[in-house]
Amino acid sequence: MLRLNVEGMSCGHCVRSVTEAVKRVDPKAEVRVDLRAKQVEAETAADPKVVMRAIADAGYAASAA
Ligand SMILES: [Cu+2]
Repeated sequence: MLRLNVEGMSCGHCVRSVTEAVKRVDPKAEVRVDLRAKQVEAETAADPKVVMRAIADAGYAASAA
């Protein structure tokens, strides 16, 4: 499982944007977002760097947790 710290998420729209960003690189990904902890967990076979870049392209700074 991939766990990332993601800065800048504040509401349901952000959750949806980040989830869609991960699913863009892996449509089968299972994504969980914890707004309070500013963490995203993803069950995905995608390269973590690719996932982080997709989240960054959506406007959120992601780093390895
Ligand atoms: Cu938001």
